[in-house]
Amino acid sequence: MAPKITLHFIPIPGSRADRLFWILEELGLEYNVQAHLQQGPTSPSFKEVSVLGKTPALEVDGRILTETGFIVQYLLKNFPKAGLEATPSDDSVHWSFFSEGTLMLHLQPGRVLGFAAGALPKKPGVSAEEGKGMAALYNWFSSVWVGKNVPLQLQCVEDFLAQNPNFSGSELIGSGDIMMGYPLNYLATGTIMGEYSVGPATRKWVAGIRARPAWQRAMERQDKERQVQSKPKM
Ligand SMILES: N[C@@H](CCC(=O)N[C@@H](CS)C(=O)NCC(=O)O)C(=O)O
Repeated sequence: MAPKITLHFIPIPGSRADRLFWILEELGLEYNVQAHLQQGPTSPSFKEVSVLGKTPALEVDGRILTETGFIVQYLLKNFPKAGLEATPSDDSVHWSFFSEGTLMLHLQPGRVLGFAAGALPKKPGVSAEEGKGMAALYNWFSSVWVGKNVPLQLQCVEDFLAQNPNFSGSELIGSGDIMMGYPLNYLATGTIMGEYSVGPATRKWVAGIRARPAWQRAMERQDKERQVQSKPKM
């Protein structure tokens, strides 16, 4: 019997929900989408789905799954499809961990601190000195921690893709590809995650995934759901 799947997400630009829209489309699975609107920094209705309130979550036959790395491997294993890697290769496992545990570990705090540095000084009760302190912390963090590590990480990515067609290490798309596609898509286009130099093999790989019909369907569906579900109810 076909599984009953609902993708829950907070319709913010550049979210990890990209990965789930993409894998669901690659696997050809039917799914519903539930957008949870943000109120302030988080979404109360999303917190009712997943206690940490972190997007996305996937509901499969009534069970709530979180962590995109786990969800992607779960879907590939339980709903296998020709042309996609059902059992992850060592390379796929490596790049799945790298995507969240190394690359996003650097990119996400940079984004959050950037928002905070912009928003906090405008809050009542925050002094000009404190505002300057936030800006100094953000500048240090961006240049020293993020700015030094992310280019090295992108060089590792480039070296691997110069030798391999995909992050699976083969012609098959695997969990490492789905996991890496999300940050690399934004890094290669210089949007949302900042301006970094991305090498030619990485650019070619990103162009390849963006040309896949499943990727295009995924982005169209996400845009449509974001537009329709973000409208206030009459
Ligand atoms: N490791 C988790 C990270 C989830 C996560 O941090 N999501 C963020 C960004 S996409 C989020 O929910 N942000 C909104 C919020 O913090 O309320 C995963 O891969 O699913």
